[in-house]
Amino acid sequence: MSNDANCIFCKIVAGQIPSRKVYEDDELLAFHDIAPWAPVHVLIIPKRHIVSMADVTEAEAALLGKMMVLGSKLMKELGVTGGFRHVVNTGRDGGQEVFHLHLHVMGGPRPWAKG
Ligand code: DGP
Repeated sequence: MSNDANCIFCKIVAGQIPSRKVYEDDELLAFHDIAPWAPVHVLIIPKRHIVSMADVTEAEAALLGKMMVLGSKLMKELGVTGGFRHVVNTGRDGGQEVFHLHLHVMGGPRPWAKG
């Protein structure tokens, strides 16, 4: 399923790097961000190595929708009641640092921001 031996998120999928998992199924994995920007900050990733939002096609539309819906569900499960943000950084100029597609879902009492 994971297919890039040099990718840190593929290593997390493979269990080679530990993570604080909050959800897993055949297609997706969700875990707490190691450097949170918000009181609750999870990353949702496809288990399959997709580099970024610049690489998706119609074939990934259902998967992307599933990621978005899961983000909302996880915020509720993690006790976030006041609202949250879904963020995807794409490419160098989009602020992407890990080149395995991931959805940031962030919530909790404000103020907070990427910093
Ligand atoms: P981005 O800038 O969108 O590529 O964000 C990458 C995020 O990934 C950043 O918020 C920190 C997080 N991150 C990087 N390495 C690890 C790791 O090994 N474990 C976890 N849990 N998160 C990581």
